[in-house]
Amino acid sequence: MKGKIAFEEHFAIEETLGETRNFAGDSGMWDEFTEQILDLDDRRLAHMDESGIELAVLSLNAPGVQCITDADQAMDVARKGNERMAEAVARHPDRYAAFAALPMHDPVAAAGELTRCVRELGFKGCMVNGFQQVGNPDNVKYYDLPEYRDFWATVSELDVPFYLHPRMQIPSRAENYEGHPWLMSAPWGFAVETSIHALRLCGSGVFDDHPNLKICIGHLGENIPFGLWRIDARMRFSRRNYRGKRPLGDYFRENFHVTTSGNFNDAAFRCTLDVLDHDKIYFCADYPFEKMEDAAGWYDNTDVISNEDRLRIGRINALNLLNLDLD
Ligand code: GRE
Ligand code: ZN
Repeated sequence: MKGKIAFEEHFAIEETLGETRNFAGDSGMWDEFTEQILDLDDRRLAHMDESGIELAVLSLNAPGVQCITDADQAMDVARKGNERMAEAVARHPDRYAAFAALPMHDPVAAAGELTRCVRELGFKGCMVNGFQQVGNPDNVKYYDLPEYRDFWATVSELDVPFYLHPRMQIPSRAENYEGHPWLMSAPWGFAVETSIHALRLCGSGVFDDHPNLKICIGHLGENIPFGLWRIDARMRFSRRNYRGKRPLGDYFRENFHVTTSGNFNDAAFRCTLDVLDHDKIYFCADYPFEKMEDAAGWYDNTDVISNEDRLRIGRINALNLLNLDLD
């Protein structure tokens, strides 16, 4: 299918590249991976052409600024990344858009940078890589904490999506992965970490205060669609400190937007489509961690997606979510 829009598509700047090294695959792949993730011109555009992706919304690689403990330094790196994306969009305005990188140490500063990126640079939203490490590496913040309520008010007011991207748990909180570092990252731990963060948001009441918030998550929903029925079923017996006014599933179905990034699988897609309305599902690749050709090869050909849904999920839903004005 031509004309697809994809929006979990990463690039790196020199300052954020190193943290990604563990994930790039075998060391033999690092050189090529490095070229792919730094490039914002011909190489990337050629892959987009090859796989029918008309527009890619760029974002900084994970964990990006979320692992920079110093607030000022994180802001410098975020701004540098954001400027780099703005330049790429200016060079190729019909092929790229951008999601802001945000340092989340200080909710007011984060809201300020998001506002600047959306209002002045024309960014379409933001991508944040899970919890923020603040001050020292063992101090982390999740965004359901009360201090982030004003930040969410700004996201709601700007009416742009917030993409919650995975990151790996930090060693001091990861005892249960002991001896199994492979389990901590993309094969499983990414989804555990991101789903917990997403569910914490649901349980915080933030969607009661700001019902128009749009949270994107990738990888066909970080395993939440598969578990959603059971969450609500069990919470009829034990709600403990759950602060949402409505059942959790209501928030997931209304406030969450789920993408195919890095999960090109019929069974998982069927489950997601069963749980979420087809207006809440989107095509994404997750380049360069995934090949765009693999993402598109599956998406364009699988018969679990009707042709009408293929166009909707591959393009139309993204035009609406991102408020894009393509012809
Ligand atoms: C991602 O961006 O989704 C990602 C990483 C690192 C490894 C695998 C992966 O950031 O999918
Ligand atoms: Zn990704």
